[in-house]
Amino acid sequence: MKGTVIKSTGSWYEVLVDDKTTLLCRMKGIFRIKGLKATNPIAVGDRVSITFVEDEDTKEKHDGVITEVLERKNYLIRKSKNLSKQIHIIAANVDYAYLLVTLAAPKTSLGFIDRFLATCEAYSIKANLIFNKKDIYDVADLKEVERIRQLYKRIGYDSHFISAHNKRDVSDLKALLKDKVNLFTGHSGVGKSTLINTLQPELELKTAEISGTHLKGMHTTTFAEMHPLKFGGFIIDTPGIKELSIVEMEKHEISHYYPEIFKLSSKCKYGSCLHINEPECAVIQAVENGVIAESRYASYLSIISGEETVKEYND
Ligand SMILES: Nc1nc2c(ncn2[C@@H]2O[C@H](COP(=O)(O)OP(=O)(O)O)[C@@H](O)[C@H]2O)c(=O)[nH]1
Ligand SMILES: [Mg+2]
Ligand SMILES: [Zn+2]
Repeated sequence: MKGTVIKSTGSWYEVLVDDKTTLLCRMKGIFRIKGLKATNPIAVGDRVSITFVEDEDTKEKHDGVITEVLERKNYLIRKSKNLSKQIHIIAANVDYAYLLVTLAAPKTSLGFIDRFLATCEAYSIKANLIFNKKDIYDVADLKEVERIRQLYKRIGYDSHFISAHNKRDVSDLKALLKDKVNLFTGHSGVGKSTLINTLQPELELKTAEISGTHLKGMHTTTFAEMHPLKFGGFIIDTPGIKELSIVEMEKHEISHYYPEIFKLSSKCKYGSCLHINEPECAVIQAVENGVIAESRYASYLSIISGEETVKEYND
């Protein structure tokens, strides 16, 4: 039997096998995905094969055993916290990834947005930005959000501007989410769980108040979890990420994940141009002329120079 992993705690897996049935499964032995050193061999969104347990003793503890992970269309990863060489698979087989962004409480930097977008490009996942907490912004903030939205719009990234509490704002998103596997990500406290609750109140996901002194969200979601949507499709709620690292990217590859930089690369004098300080570089010229945003170029350089992460705030 085949199913989709919708929840994982590391040793247990909830596998959705049809519209209504989930089975609690164990993993058989340890399997490695070719070329991937992951702390978790099976992730939310994975399509898996299950066999049933015959032994009556073990049957009480779980319904089935996962024997195989089917080939992934794509996956999103981050570096594992402690084991720096290892990666953690956040989710697999994602159609759309949505980054929730807030200007403050918590602050999402442009560098963080860029790393998210580049990561999605690298893994062929369609990316979308949702600016949240519209209701708390003053006039200057609203202008700043519009400026940032325009910046990304020019590159080709769509965005939305909502208040996650507002049903009408959120209902516009439904048509986009329908029948797709959608991943919601962003710093803890940006409103991921709140938004999912407004979309589907029955889920009653826990949300956290921002702690006043640090303006930092509390960690309420520990593992990524996939929720079937009543109107069709899925949402994957991820634990808040503080930092996003770009792994498995060669220097010359990085420009491929910056569409506006990639587009100009062919106009550079040297085919091998990395757009750092080479002569007659069309990209550097475009930055000077304001065609490419300085913030985008800065984040590109930071990835090229091997800076592993963008830190948003100090713990
Ligand atoms: N004012 C306002 N608060 C929001 C909005 N969305 C979420 N919040 C609040 O922000 C806090 C963190 O939300 P939560 O959904 O737990 O964030 P998550 O960590 O991304 O899942 C909660 O106190 C929410 O009530 C919004 O659109 N406007
Ligand atoms: Mg949450
Ligand atoms: Zn160049």
